[in-house]
Amino acid sequence: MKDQLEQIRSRALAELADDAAEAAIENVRVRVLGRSGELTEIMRRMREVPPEERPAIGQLVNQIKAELEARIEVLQGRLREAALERELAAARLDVTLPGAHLPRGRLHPVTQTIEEMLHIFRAMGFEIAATRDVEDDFHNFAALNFPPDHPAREMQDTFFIGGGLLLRTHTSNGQIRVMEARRPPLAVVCPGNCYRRDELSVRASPMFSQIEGFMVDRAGKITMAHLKGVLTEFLRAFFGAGTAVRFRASFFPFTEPSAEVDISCLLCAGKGCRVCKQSGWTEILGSGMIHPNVFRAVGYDPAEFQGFAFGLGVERTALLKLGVEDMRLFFENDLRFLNQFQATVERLA
Ligand code: 2NM
Repeated sequence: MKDQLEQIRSRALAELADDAAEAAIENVRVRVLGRSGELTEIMRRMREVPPEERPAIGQLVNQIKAELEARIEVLQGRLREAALERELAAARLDVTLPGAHLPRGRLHPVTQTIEEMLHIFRAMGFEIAATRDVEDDFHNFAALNFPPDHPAREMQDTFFIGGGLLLRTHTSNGQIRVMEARRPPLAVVCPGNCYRRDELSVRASPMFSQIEGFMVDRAGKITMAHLKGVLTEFLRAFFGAGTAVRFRASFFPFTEPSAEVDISCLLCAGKGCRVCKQSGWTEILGSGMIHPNVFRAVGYDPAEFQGFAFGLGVERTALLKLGVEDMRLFFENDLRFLNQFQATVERLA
């Protein structure tokens, strides 16, 4: 039986040569070490062995078993390694290949303009407050000192949506809401969408964006000089340090005195061209000292408080700054147009 074992052993080792294939190795494992394999068969026939020889035979069986298992493990390890090498060689990565182009989104030019404006006001110490688009008559008109028969309140200009509500026609409702809720000193800018019953055209849109702001403190502390200083600073930061700014007397129901603010024409730098109708100036802002009736409407004593307010249309201003000729381009969302405006707000903190 010992000879038989040696035979099993040498035959198996011969088959487990260095170049043995995976199938050949598996064959040996099943034939020799398997549950009905040659070694199991020997153990089963142990009865035929004289008792004194049994320990030696048992030991030899175990030794061969361990030896073959170790050999199989070595060969299988080599095969696994070779397979991995082949796989890596086949899937070689070229790290110098150019990367895939990932198209990058950017903010809409009107959004960029809003962000840039808010950034300037924030730097001057203004808070930003967004308020509601759906408003009542009081906050959109009455509190702003619009007389009951004012033409802006007419059906043809305002979207009335029933239940005494309307879509705000300017963001001034925001200033009323902030003043109602808080007490001066206040320096707040309100950005937001506004709605008027206009056809979309080169110059107008039924929905547009405004930025309005105001600054209020105790009487005597905020004057027309502050209005001029803040707005001049804002316009030079936004349009460039060399921009000329002028204030023209005007009229709004909610301010007295009122002033319209012009800047030197961006196209001709004041020389006179088609865009500025040969005047050399472009109107940018409305502004004024807040009317005593507005203070009364929000519960402030006009003898105690004083301040200025201003407002501007974002699309109109963006048209001028970006040299866009038609307001409709801002609302059509044609990527051939939008892609021309690289994000500038990323450099703003
Ligand atoms: C403008 C022009 C002038 C303005 C006034 C107020 C308020 F609520 F404080 F009275 N809000 N907005 C204002 C003043 C708006 O836009 C052309």
